[in-house]
Amino acid sequence: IGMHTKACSPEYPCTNVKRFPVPAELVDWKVSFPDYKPVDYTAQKVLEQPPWADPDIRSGPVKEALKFNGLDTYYKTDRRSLTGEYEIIQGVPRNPAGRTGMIGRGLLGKWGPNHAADPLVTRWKRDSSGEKIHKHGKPVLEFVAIQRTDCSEWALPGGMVDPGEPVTYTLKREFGEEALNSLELTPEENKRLHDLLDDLFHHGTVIFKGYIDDPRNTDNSWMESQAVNYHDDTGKAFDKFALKAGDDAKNVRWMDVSHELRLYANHNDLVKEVAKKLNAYW
Ligand code: RP5
Ligand code: MG
Ligand code: MG
Repeated sequence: IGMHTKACSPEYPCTNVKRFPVPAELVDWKVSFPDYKPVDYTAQKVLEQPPWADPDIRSGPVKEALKFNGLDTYYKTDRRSLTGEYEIIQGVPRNPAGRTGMIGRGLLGKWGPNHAADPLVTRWKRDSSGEKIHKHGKPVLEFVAIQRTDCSEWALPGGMVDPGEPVTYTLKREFGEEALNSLELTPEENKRLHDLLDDLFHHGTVIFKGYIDDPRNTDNSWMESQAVNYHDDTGKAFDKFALKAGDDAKNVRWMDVSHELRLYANHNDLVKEVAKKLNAYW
C-alpha cells in the first residue's frame, strides 16, 4: 500500500483537535522520527462504547483480549486487514500506511482495521436524444455521488460493514440508505426497493480492496474498504429510482467522471480505476 496524505493532514474532522505535524518524508515508519509526539485522541462518543466500538484497551484490563489479525468471534469483529498482517506495538495495532500524528482511535470505533464497503454505480452520460457523450474520443461516465453530512465533501455512498453482514449486502444497504433514503420508507416499500436492487446489484465488478486514506484514520485505527462497480450500460436500470439523500448523506446526484473530481478520502482513485476498466473518459 502507498503512503497516505489525507490521513495525516493537520485538521482532524469534526473537532478542533490538531494532529502532530508529519512531513511527507517522515510518514513511513521505517524512517526514524525521534521527535514524533502524536496527539492522543479518542472521541467521547467512542469512549462511551456504543455497540459499534471496541473497549478502551489502554486504560486497564478488558473482559476478553481483542483477537488482532483474526476473526474475533467474542467481539463479532473481523480484525483481519485487507492489506495483510499488521503489527501490534505495545498492545495496539499500527497503521500499515504510516504515521498520522495521532494515537488512540479518534472517531473510529475499532482498533486496527474498520471495514467499509463502497458501491460505485455508473452509467454513460447521454444527450437529450440518448446518444453517448464523448470527450477526447472517449465516452463520459457518470456515477452516483453523495455529499457527506459530517464534512460536506462529495463521496461514494459507502458505509461500515455490520457484524456478520456479507459485504454484498452492505453495498446494497448503504446505497439504499444514502442514495435512495430507504430508512424513511415503510417496511413494504423497503422490501420492494430491495427486490429491485437485488437485480441491479447482481453483477458487480470488484474495483478495489484495501486501505482507505480516510481523514479519520489514526496510528492505531484506520478505514479499509471494498469498492464494487455496478455499471448500467443501457442507462435503463437505474432510471427506475429517484435519487434522494438519506442517513449520513445530505445530497445525492449523478456526477461526471473526470480528473477534475475532488472526492472524500481516496475515492478519486477508486473512480479513476472504474474509468480505466470501462475505457471511459477521465
Ligand atoms: C470511507 O468512509 C469509506 O470508503 C466509506 O465510503 C466511508 C464509510 O464511513 P461512513 O460513511 O459510515 O462514515 O473511508
Ligand atoms: Mg451509511
Ligand atoms: Mg456513509
